[in-house]
Amino acid sequence: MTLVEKVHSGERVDFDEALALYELDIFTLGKLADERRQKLHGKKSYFNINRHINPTNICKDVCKFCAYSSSRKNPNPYTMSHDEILNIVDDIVKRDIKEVHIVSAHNPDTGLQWYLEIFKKIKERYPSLHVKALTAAEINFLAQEYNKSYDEILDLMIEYGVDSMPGGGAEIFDEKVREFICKGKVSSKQWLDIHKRWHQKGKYSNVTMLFGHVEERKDRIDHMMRIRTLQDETSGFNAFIPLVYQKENNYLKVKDFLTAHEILKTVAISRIVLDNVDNIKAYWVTSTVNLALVAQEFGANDLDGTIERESINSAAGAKSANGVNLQEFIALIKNSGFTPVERDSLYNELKVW
Ligand code: V47
Repeated sequence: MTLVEKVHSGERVDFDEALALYELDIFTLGKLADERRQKLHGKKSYFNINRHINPTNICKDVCKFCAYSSSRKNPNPYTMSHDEILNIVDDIVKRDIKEVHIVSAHNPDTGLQWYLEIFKKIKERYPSLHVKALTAAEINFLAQEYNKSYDEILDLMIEYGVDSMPGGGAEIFDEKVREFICKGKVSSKQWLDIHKRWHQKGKYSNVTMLFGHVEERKDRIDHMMRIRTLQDETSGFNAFIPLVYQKENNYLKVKDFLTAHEILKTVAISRIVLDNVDNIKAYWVTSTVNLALVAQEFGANDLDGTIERESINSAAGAKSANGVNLQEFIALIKNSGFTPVERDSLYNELKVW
């Protein structure tokens, strides 16, 4: 059986086969990924109406790729008060926003309660607003800083009202690349361990991959394989989100940037390799909206959401600071031949637009 026949038949690919998928021409690869996407989702493309809030950019870690942290190239340190955050939340619920995605830097000055109490305050006011918050990198930071175990932090998150965990901080799991781009931050093992523990508590999360910097194709495949192994065990990942590296205002010197061709191939391969993760997100923030629309034909079935404000990727050059207009977003998905389906944060369908 050839590799193409094997993928076509729905069989699982191993590491070497996954790497060899990059050698296929892009249309053959795209078709194989699209077959798998259509089997699961037909022509539906999911999105949600959400809002990102990034409450502080003061960080004790020093990731080379980061343009958001004020300890790196961003000259404007800030930390929001809970009242400021609540004012934003008061405003967004009026506009029917259903998810708030709260991710911060690793600020050693605020105290643990500043990180946690805001979730309780939001939930007390708006019990049905979904709170997606705290990456595994933040959880590792809080555990170390306040001398707690991962389980203790995760239990506190549940107690204070966090509904699900975002997929940030995964970067690239290969230890050598990780050491180079974000030395000292949560390790790959720790990142996976935190998500495993969260899943074992009956909770869901996402998983990202930052690519297009100094990693090689084999590192991306290794990253996907480690995700697939954990997902076999827990089934706790809702979505895989490949994040395209943005090059502005940071300290990572990258010579060759990704082509659209390489981005689409990587999305397609993730759809094939991650046969146990239902949702592959084309995150328009880092890929551009146009390429995210094309990625729908290469295995992606989710376009994240309207976002409204975004500080982490836009600090590094992404054109996402003000999100995307809902009606325009829906029209773009329709015009690209797909059916826009509004979902909640756990992928229940809310409305076919
Ligand atoms: O973890 C930082 C990445 C992530 C850069 O779970 C960069 O639903 C590109 O994780 N170029 C935060 N990326 C964003 C994130 C996310 C986004 C949307 C949805 C979800 C979800 C999660 O942004 C960080 C880091 O990997 N990042 N700097 C950069 N220069």
